[in-house]
Amino acid sequence: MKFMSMIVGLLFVFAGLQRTTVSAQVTGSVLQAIQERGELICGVNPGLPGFSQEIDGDWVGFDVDLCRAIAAAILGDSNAVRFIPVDAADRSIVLATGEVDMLARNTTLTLSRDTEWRARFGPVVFYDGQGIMVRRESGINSLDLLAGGTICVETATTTELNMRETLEVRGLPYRLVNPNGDEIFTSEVSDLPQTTVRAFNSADEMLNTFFENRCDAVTADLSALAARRSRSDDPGSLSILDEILSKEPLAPLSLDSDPAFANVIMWTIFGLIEAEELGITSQNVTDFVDSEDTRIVRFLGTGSEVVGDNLGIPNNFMFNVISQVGNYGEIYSRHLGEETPLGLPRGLNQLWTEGGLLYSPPFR
Ligand SMILES: N[C@@H](CCC(=O)N[C@@H](CS)C(=O)NCC(=O)O)C(=O)O
Repeated sequence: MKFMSMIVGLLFVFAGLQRTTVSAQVTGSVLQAIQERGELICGVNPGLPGFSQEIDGDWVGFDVDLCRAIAAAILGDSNAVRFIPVDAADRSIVLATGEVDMLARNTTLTLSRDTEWRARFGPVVFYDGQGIMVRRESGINSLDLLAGGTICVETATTTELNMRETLEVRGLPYRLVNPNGDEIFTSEVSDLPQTTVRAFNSADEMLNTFFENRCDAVTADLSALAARRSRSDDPGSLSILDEILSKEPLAPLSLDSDPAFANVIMWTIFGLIEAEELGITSQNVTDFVDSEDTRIVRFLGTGSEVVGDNLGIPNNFMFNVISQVGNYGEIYSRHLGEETPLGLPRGLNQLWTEGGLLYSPPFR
């Protein structure tokens, strides 16, 4: 394992050297660099329906719209974004080298990432959990019934860590293998059947292997499983187990070296939530511009009170964001909601006033 970490370390340094041309901005202000180049560079999932996907040359999805919201906040233009597809294992590297300004890439906020990646996470944008998907015809309806089988996972994710830990906690012996079946790790053996956890570098490869019946199950964030099931040829043939293995609070992130930029991300996300609470949408935001309601005047930056100015961006940044991208509820319904193929109920991702966890601190 030590050898593996050394290799990973060297690769990291090498990747850093390769990217020195862009790393200069890491030491300076990311916010200023975005303003100067007139474009936000946002790292997104290479292809996760509902969250981020390139369709006919256009990036679409929930995470994509978060990037657009940040661009609208800083530059007044939600289209001023360059999207960079980022694999799970490259997330910390592209951030550290300055190849991207920020990530909006179904990334779970954890303590080790917060510290080891030198990241500043924004507010949680999607409360998720880890699930397991099987073929319905297998009759498997619990994790224990997968003992002795093969579970496929994407590497360098919390998903892989949680899966291994869950097997360990349940006393189920397992071996971790790479896509070719080469062994990476074996847990203590016991009389119980040994489960195989097969770790892939890309979700597509993982899913293809599952659809070729070479994994008994795939495990991923529930939203990703719903996305993949909705796009499969026969969604009814796939079932997601009731067991939820973990908490997966997904949040955007940037480097902690530029707290001013991190603040812009934080308050723009809060703004999306606050707008929904205030009933301000992309359709009606112009009607609110003349409002005398002090909470709305402050929120839209239409009065003398500073909001955006304090963040180093236009005072009326939330007007630009809401008019061009919409509020949190609009973004959710557009990409993930009941009317979309994913059909995810709001659940925990509902406003606090509706029994969910979304809550924006005051804009004052
Ligand atoms: N939220 C987890 C998982 C993130 C992740 O990259 N998951 C993979 C496996 S579900 C993914 O989204 N792949 C794209 C896909 O499923 O299409 C993390 O931050 O580690």
